[in-house]
Amino acid sequence: MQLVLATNNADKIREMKNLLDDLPITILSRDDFLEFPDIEETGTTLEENAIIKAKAIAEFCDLPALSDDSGLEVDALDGAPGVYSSRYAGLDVSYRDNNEKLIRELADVPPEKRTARFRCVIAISWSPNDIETIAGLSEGRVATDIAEGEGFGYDPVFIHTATGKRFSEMSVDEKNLVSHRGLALQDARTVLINRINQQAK
Ligand code: ITT
Repeated sequence: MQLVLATNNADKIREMKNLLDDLPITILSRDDFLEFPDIEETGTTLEENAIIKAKAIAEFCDLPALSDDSGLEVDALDGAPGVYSSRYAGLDVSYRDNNEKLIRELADVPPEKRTARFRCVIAISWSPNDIETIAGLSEGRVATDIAEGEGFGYDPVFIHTATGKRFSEMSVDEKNLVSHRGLALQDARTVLINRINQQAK
């Protein structure tokens, strides 16, 4: 079986491959194709966008595809940036721009009210009428400063509740054990294994 990772985000590809590489599946990503489109995210929910991306890439590559749509929901901002997490500070902005805006917006919010969670929806498109979705969630709070180093997305400002660590302080293995994407991918593994077994019958 071949499966295409339907994302243009290299950080997501690293985390996804880390959890899927040992399966008896050939995992392909954008670098394995001469052209790989950037799919416009026209949905208003993570699930809609995950399905849009998985479907479009499955069709483009003529192979099953797995997408991820994810976002950070901040309670003090009524759930923002949420589905718009990658575009929070505008189009074509850096992770740093988004983090700086978030810290600015929360400047007057005390630590106990800075609760937030990452949500992820993974969609697997086997064919246009056969799409499965899987969700993952990870609770935390927004720090009052941006940790040193680059890090992925909001990782330098997200303090995970159960471990007390920022996501940017974790290795990929560690983060995949507790993150929204890691938890969704762990369930996605079961879906993929079931499909492999079905196809083998
Ligand atoms: P693709 O659509 O190509 O997959 P993207 O980066 O545009 O890549 P999303 O639309 O799902 O992906 O945007 C999610 C944004 O939320 C992402 O750009 C990060 O800013 C943030 N994000 C998602 N997961 C994250 C994580 O594990 N750690 C930190 N930030 C994350």
